Parts: sequence; C-alpha cells; structure tokens
Amino acid sequence: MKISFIVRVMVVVAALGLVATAAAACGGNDTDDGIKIKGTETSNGGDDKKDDGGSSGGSTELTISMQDNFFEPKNVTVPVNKTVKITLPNKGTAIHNMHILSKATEGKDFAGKTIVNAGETDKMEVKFTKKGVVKFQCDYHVPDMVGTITVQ
Ligand SMILES: [Cu+2]
Repeated sequence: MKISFIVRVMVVVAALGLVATAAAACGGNDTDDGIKIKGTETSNGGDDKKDDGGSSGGSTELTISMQDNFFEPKNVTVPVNKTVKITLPNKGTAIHNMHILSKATEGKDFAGKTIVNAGETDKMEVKFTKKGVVKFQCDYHVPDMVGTITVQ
C-alpha cells in the first residue's frame, strides 16, 4: 500500500515535470544580442518592411546632428526594447559618421554610413535590448566627437 502511494506520487511528479519542460521549451524566442540592427536607410521610403511586431511594439525617433566636430545633442536617452529611428544630418562642412560602440555591453558594433558628406543625412534604426550606457563616436573626430546613449 505504501509502495503504490509512492508510485502514484512519482507519476504525478513526472507528469508535472513534463508540463514544466514543455512550457519552458516554448518560452522565449528572444535573442539576447542586446542590439538589433534593421538596416540603414538613406531615403524617406515609408514602408515598414517586416516589423517583428512582438510584445515590445512601438518606436521612437531621434535626431542627432553632426557638426564640426561634435554631436548635438551628444547625450541621449532611449527606451529599451523599442526601435529607435535615428536621423543624422551632417550640418558641418567636414565628413562625419555615427559609429555606435556597443562592445562593452553587447559584443557588437554598429555604424551607419561610413562617410556622411556635408549636407547629407544618414538614418539608422537600432533596437537596444539591454539597459545601460552605450557610447558612440564619429570615427574621423575621436576623441572630440563622441557621445552616449543611455538605454533605460
Ligand atoms: Cu566627425
């Protein structure tokens, strides 16, 4: 009698274990890169390619102008898990770019166009999936032309 009780308990435990395993298996399809790149656009084409539409929804827009030789503003704050559309007009007379250095937190770098000529505007879309401070720079004017993105 005692034995059959124990067996029954074990069966129940095993069944619960299976359920738990199944639930865990279909849990997260989140990648943990910390930074998601959706490509660089140079035109204003307004079609939203394939937005991954998930739970994180929404996007936020930001303009950071590149001048000789500084970013304006140089320190910005963005929300985590939202697509950040960054518009980068070069308002200076020299070439500039915006290079996001995310190595410190995500192990990846991302840059928009390598060269943005005077008068041109670069655009990029980035999704930060980790909170923290990410540095960016203009590759031509380090260490003067640098800034930070605070993800919160
Ligand atoms: Cu520059």
